Amino acid sequence: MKKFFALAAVAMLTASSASAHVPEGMIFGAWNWPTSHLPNLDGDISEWNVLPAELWLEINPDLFAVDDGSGKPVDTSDLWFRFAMGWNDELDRIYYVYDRFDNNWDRDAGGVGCCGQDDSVEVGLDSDHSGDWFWQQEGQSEEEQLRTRGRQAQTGHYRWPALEPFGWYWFWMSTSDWHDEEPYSCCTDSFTLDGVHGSEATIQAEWYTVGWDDFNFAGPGESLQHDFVEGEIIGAGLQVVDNDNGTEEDPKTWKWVLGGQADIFGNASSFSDFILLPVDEANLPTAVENDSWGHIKASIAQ
Ligand SMILES: [Ca+2]
Ligand SMILES: [Ca+2]
Ligand SMILES: [Ca+2]
Ligand SMILES: [Ca+2]
Repeated sequence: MKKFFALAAVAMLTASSASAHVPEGMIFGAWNWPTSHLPNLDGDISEWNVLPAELWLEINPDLFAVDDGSGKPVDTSDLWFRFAMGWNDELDRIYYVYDRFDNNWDRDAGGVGCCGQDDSVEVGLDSDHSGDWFWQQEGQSEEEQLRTRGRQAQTGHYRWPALEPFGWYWFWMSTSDWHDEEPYSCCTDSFTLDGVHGSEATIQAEWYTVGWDDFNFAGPGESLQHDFVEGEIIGAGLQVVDNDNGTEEDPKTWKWVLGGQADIFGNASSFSDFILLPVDEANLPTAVENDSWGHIKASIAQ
């Protein structure tokens, strides 16, 4: 954790707004994917192996807790995952990667949790690090509520394979129907799944989204997209949903939250801080490997 504390000192000098640093005192790093080395979003996450170990956030009690405050112990035979964030300056994208083992893969879009959150991962993104609530507030008119939801931070459940009617990226607080398509996010098929509903499963997924300083469900033209720049601190909230806890009669959903905050669903002040790192030339793949990536991408494009 030494490196994170060092980064935290940098953050205190450069952060443009107050931050909660959740979990306390920590700031995480987002890997810089230069445009020449973008990950191939095919569900084979091996290109992410170039990331230094400290950029991977793995389930452990120092980082993650169930959001009900119960202090449930981590049991990696029930759920194991690791997650990392990347970014690209030119395309202004945030990339995510996620690798999960689950002893009971719940994909029937029913039961506890309602509406198909199932065994998903939810990531909130506060690109301009404004903090504060992005869920409707008491006293707002219906129109104001619609406009407030997701306006200055966005959150959604990513579910592979896609679950209808909400698709692979369920931006549950918004009526938007355009946010989950390119060039705003991708992809509905960028995963590898080994397992079926009701059985043990592993899944790997890699995907991107853009960020919005002012999101308007009406359309991208009415919204203001964020320009990500090197060295800036962004806010992100991560929760991994495991739907198979409790008993058949009394099923329970556990949400493993980075930092453990219960209000992460709609309060960006409970998000964690990520710094957008410079390009790490020393750890980028060699030119030969890059060539082979180019060939792979070209063959897919044909
Ligand atoms: Ca890949
Ligand atoms: Ca489980
Ligand atoms: Ca940029
Ligand atoms: Ca499960």
